[in-house]
Amino acid sequence: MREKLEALKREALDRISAAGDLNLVNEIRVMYLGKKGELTGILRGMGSLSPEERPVIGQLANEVRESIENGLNSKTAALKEAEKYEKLDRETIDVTLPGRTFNVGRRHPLTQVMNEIKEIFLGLGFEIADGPEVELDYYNFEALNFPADHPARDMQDSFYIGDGVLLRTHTSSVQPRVMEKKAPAIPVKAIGLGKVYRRDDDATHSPMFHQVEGFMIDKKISFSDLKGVLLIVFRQMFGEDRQIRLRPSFFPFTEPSAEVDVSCIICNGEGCRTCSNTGWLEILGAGMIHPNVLKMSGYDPEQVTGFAFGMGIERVVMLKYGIDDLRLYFDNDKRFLAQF
Ligand code: 2NL
Repeated sequence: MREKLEALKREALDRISAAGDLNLVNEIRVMYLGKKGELTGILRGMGSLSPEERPVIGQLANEVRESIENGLNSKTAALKEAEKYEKLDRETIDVTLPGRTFNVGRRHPLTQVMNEIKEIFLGLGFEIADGPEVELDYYNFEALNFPADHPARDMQDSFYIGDGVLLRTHTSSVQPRVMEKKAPAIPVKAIGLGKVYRRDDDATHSPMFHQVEGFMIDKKISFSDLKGVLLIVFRQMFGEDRQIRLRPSFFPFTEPSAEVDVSCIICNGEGCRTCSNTGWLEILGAGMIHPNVLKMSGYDPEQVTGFAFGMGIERVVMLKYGIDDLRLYFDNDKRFLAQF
């Protein structure tokens, strides 16, 4: 029995030292120390030993169990340690690899220019107002003195969502909302910017585009206030040597009304392709707020007056950056957008 135990121990330790992975070590553990293992089998045979032999063999069997257990434990620890270093080896970083480039986004050129316009008007004490893109017919047309038979009110020309509800056709709809909320308080100085929608789609018209709209109401506001404010704004936007000129025009919501031109930002008024040799760029519509418009939103046209203006953003950005195709704004081609 003594020889059997010694042989078992040697065999087990040999196997342990040859074992190359943790699964094998576990198999060996079961093979020798498990319930049906070889050592257990030998111990079961101890009943046939004499009373003198029994404690001696018992002690030896315990020693064999202990050394097999120790062997298994230190092998397990050694394999785990080795695995850790193998993992570290596999994770080695090649510091000579070129780094990953980050694609940093930027604001759309239209957004950039709208933000510049906001800054300029905030500097003049205007507030920035907001209104919904899905607008009531009342604020888009009625409150702005649009006659019932005006073509823009036609289903063919505007996007109607339902009865009396449409996608706003201009940012002018923001102003009666502001006036209604403030009336009869003065002064009021506000601009509204954002998306507007019209049933137009060709090389020079997009069904969605952007506008900025502004107005000012106080006692004794006159056309010269309008001229002064617009001159300051255009000089900040396009350079200090800009001039403006006003030509008579018509809008339902202003009286009198004017088209406002700015001296050409390309040729400085000399005449070039951009300004069709006129030296002037048509930029904006404006006028004195119609008494009906003031009245409808709660102001007394006998007590106060106001000016208002509206401008398309796409055209301004085109002039500023020399962009020659409207569709570039909405294609979202990164080669275009990355230039601003
Ligand atoms: C254009 C012309 C304009 C206005 C917008 C306005 C707003 C109120 C009252 C009166 Cl609440 N007018 N806005 C006035 C004149 C012209 O826009 O060509 N826009 C692109």
